[in-house]
Amino acid sequence: MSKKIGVFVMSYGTPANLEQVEEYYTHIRRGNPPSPEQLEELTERYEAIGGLFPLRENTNKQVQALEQELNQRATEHQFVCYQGLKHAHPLIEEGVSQMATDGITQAVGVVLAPHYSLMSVGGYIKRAKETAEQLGIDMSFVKSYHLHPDLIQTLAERVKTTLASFGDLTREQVRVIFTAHSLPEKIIEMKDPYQDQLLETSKAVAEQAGIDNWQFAWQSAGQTATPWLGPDILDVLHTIHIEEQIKQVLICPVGFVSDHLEVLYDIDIECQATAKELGMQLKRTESLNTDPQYMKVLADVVLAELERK
Ligand code: FEC
Repeated sequence: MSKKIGVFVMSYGTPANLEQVEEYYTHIRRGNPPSPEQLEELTERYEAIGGLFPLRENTNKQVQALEQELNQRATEHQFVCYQGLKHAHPLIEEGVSQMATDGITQAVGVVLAPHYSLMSVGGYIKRAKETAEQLGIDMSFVKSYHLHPDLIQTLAERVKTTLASFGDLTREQVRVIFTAHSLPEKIIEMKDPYQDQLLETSKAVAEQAGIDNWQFAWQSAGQTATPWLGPDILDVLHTIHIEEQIKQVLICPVGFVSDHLEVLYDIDIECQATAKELGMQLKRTESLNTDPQYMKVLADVVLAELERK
């Protein structure tokens, strides 16, 4: 019988319903409950996207599709995918424990985020590794896959398709802005690869899509006393409107792979409102979600990691 290999798929996690927002937010804040105002503000953002939590279903579908893709390709092993979430159930520790309960002794971990930062993917890996070691699972990890050719190709296709939907406008008239989740500025001193990897992805997608008129901006920065990486997308929209008289913008959130709050609220509601106020036309590329090309990318990097070990 072929050996069962666990594939531990990690993602950010989202509440299951509006009642769980407080528990979720408290977890993000490392056990410190949010103030009533902070809780209300976050709850309102979820309500604004329809009181829905699409990240949960998207992650479930991505995990299922990856398992299918791996088992279609595999001859030697049987792959069983498990989920571990950063801030919701099943938490990373719970997912690893489930693998141990099911008798998995070897596993590969991968995060549903292509770019490595010690503060993001590094944190997921640390938690999974610690639990795997305690439970005797031999687990290695994919750290990043931000330049996988199929990832670049599928993002470039999205940029081209959305650019075409601007109609008769020439490519030079539409400013393409690649975005990703901001992080505290201190990551620069830590020589963290996050920023460079994001710029590399953006550059590769722009080249493949054949566009010169592009730039990068950060989004979704936290409201803390410490500075976060900028420029922020909302400031960039103002700047390019005032200084360059740009009227059409296409946002491609390369740092995210799914529809969720940071895309459906921060871009589709918040950035759209700013664009409207400035008289700009703003469109966004579709999220990867379960695009078969993305599933291929994930399967490739998991198999390569298994081979490397
Ligand atoms: O749809 C959903 O329910 C979840 C959307 C969601 C995703 C996401 C991804 C990333 N985050 C990253 C960094 C931080 C840091 C903090 C932080 C805080 C929040 C809050 C919410 C939230 N994040 Fe998130 N993030 C999502 C949602 N994030 C809600 C709390 C309120 C707020 O600040 O808006 C600050 C707290 C801390 O220090 O931990 C830092 C990064 C990513 C992309 C990589 C990944 O997916 O892991 C980086 C999706």
